[in-house]
Amino acid sequence: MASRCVLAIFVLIAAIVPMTTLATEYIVGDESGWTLGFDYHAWAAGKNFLVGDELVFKYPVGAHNVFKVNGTEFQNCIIPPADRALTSGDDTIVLASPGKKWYICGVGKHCEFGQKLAITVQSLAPTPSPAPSPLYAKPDEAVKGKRPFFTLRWW
Ligand SMILES: *[C@@H]1O[C@H](CO)[C@@H](O)[C@H](O)[C@H]1NC(C)=O
Ligand SMILES: [Cu+2]
Repeated sequence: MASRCVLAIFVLIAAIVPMTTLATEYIVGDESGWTLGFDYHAWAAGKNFLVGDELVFKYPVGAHNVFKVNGTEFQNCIIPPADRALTSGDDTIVLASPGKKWYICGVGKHCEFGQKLAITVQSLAPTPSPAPSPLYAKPDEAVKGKRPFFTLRWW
């Protein structure tokens, strides 16, 4: 009985953890912030950006800015109209949808100098499981009186 309880708790935790994962807030460039002479390509490598996570661009007001651009603008450092710039020095962007996202600085030639960030945001949607887990009783087993404890619904 004790081991069955332990198993039930493990299954419960395994089921709940993916549902309650908190959004991550990424400070772009970490302690360096949003600046010149930083390798944002390397910074983004290996990070698993998920829908709901946030990017925070930190920089002295006026020194830099942030434009969300498309792939072409990113590649060629095409600066969009100024009214699309984020300029607060502490700009938070919520990653609301999956896919590739591109950001550049529109001050001077900062983008050409490498002040640009490209990331890929992953969907949170769970991948459908092909077969039911053997941990869960099949219906014809469940009707015979004793239901396994861990098939109880807790939500
Ligand atoms: C990027 O945006 C520009 C307008 O700023 C547009 O002309 C261009 O077609 C876009 N490119 C892509 C790949 O969406
Ligand atoms: Cu800049």
